[in-house]
Amino acid sequence: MLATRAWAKGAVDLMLPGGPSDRPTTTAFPGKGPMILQRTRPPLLETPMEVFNKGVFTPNDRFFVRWHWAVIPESVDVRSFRLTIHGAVNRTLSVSLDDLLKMPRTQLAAVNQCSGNSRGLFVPRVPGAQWRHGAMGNALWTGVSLRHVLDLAGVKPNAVAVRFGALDEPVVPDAPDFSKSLSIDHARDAEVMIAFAMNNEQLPLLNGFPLRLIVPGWYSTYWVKALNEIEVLDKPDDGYWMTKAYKVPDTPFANVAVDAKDVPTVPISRMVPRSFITNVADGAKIPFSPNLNISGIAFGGDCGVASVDISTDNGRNWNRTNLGADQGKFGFRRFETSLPIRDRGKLALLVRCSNTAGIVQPMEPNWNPGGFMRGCVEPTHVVMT
Ligand SMILES: Nc1nc2c(c(=O)[nH]1)N[C@H]1C(S)=C(S)[C@@H](COP(=O)(O)O)O[C@H]1N2
Ligand SMILES: [Mo]
Repeated sequence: MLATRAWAKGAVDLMLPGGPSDRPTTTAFPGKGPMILQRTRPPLLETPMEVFNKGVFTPNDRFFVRWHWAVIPESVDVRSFRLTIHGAVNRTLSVSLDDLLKMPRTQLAAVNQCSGNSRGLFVPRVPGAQWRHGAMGNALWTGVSLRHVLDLAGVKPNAVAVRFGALDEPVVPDAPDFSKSLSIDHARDAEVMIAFAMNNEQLPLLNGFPLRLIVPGWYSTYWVKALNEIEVLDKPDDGYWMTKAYKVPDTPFANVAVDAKDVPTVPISRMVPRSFITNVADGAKIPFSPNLNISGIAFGGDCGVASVDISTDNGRNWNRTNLGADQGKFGFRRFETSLPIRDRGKLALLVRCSNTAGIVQPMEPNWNPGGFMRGCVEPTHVVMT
């Protein structure tokens, strides 16, 4: 099923500093419309920025894709599929999709964002997928709360964490199978969801059909796709994906100096606020008019959006924008404003989100060796002609 040769004619320039940034666009992946091809196998597909201008929800066929290992499910037999819940529980459960669809449902909008979204903008460059901003998307997720399923199994008092395993596999047998875990309290907070629907449709195969974990406000490394195993642990998860991978400096915005040594690290967790202008492309030439309409998307990270402000004077003055409908604190929120424009020529538009916890996007880019948690103000450069 995977595209190896044919992709639609066309390419985009992601305008990344310090390296080749042309990428082909592809329509060759199942269930996907035009996507930016970052890698073929395992697939890494980026959402083109203009998709985010069309509305607050990212359509399933334009939603980004990322897998670590190349052996990914190419089809799933929905009749024989089982989700197993075992470990420190009173009853081991083997849940069919039919069983799950009969359980009480929950629904919420939430942003799924790769920890390394926008890594391609890190200076100096760091290894890893060189994404621009399209390794994120917002969907309406429907499913069963993880807490409900854990309660059915009966968590033992000595439980400390819950580990999530999936149908994908490493190519070589001794590479670490992908799994992630959450603390038992987080797993039982009633917001974490086992989702079977995305934007009111079944999940695309590439986004984790038939089930995936939704961890609202947390980076998508925890959002385990093709979820088929839930293991309640009586000691912390000492696996590769929790102790070695996805560790970030234990500092605000995971920010460290490029030459910093021996910085304590912690597993990546909550997202930080971000905002993007979506109606004007970076590098656009715009016919002069005394008022420029600007709109885009923002999200608060692990809480809601308090305000979104725009500056045209490099951050000296900020103008408040109007926020669109609130679809829930974990989702995208639209903003729009009309900016007075005095002169022709170059203009840098800066957009900045403040979240309801009082965290404001910094002007200076944050940096760390993993290329994680980018959250600074992103300029959009235009020329008024
Ligand atoms: N089973 C499985 N789930 C996974 C991964 C994976 O490699 N295998 N990658 C994670 C990472 S790092 C990301 S960014 C998201 C991507 O979700 P998406 O492909 O639906 O956009 O899936 C997460 N869940
Ligand atoms: Mo990711």
